[in-house]
Amino acid sequence: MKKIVIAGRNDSGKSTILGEIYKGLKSKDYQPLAVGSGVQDEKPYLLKGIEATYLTIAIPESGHDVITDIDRVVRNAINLIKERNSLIQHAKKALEELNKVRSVLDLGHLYQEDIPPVSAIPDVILIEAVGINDGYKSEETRRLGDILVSVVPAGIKSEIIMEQGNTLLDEADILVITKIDETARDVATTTIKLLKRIYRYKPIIPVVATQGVHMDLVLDEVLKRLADPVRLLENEERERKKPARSG
Ligand SMILES: Nc1nc2c(ncn2[C@@H]2O[C@H](COP(=O)(O)OP(=O)(O)OP(=O)(O)O)[C@@H](O)[C@H]2O)c(=O)[nH]1
Ligand SMILES: [Mg+2]
Repeated sequence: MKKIVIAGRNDSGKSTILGEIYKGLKSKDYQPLAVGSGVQDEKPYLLKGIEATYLTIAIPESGHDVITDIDRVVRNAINLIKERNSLIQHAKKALEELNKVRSVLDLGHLYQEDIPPVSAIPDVILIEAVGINDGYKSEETRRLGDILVSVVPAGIKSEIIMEQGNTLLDEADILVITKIDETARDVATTTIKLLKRIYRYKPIIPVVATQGVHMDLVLDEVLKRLADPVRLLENEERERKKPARSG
């Protein structure tokens, strides 16, 4: 299962981006599991529409910006979903039995619809790294993810970008520049130009994360990296089978 890590300095917009990517992936029939790095993540995630079933909080040890045993956390979360699904299935069967004898026992009406549906098992993991203050140097965060999305606020100081050892910028798969709406235009432009000069071949996407502006571009880049060849082929097949529309 692929892991997407959202990294970046404090307050850069990671949670917001994570929520947007979650929504976007869902709309493409993925079911992400969101892993937050602190209890403060829980409420904003729920507000952004991440379902409680697919939300888990794993707090890294102090001094670390990601949890080291993420696989265990993911396994636990998936086991919980499976257990719940199994309970639901049992409840459905039990209700069937109950309904058979309902008239005999003079029971009131109970409906299958009252039992929640079983939940899909997640097929992609979204992890928010803790933003430690100077932001972009965490090797362990890099190692954790299959896809690294690094979030940079447009107002960041150029010196920080130019520092040595910014692993999370150097090795990012996608650079997302946030808060372009509240940053002076020349400052934002300088940040973007500088990043483009250093990282010529990376997708560098300015967004207004809070309004979802350009998040479709971010999603496209994520999808490209997520898609396995089989899935791509299937999509292509489907496109080809579509009847040509006229008009
Ligand atoms: N105007 C504006 N505000 C934004 C943008 N992205 C995020 N914010 C706001 O910036 C604040 C921090 O956003 P979060 O998504 O919580 O940032 P974070 O990186 O997860 O923060 P920590 O986890 O606390 O390090 C929130 O108040 C967001 O609403 C943006 O593109 N434009
Ligand atoms: Mg956050």
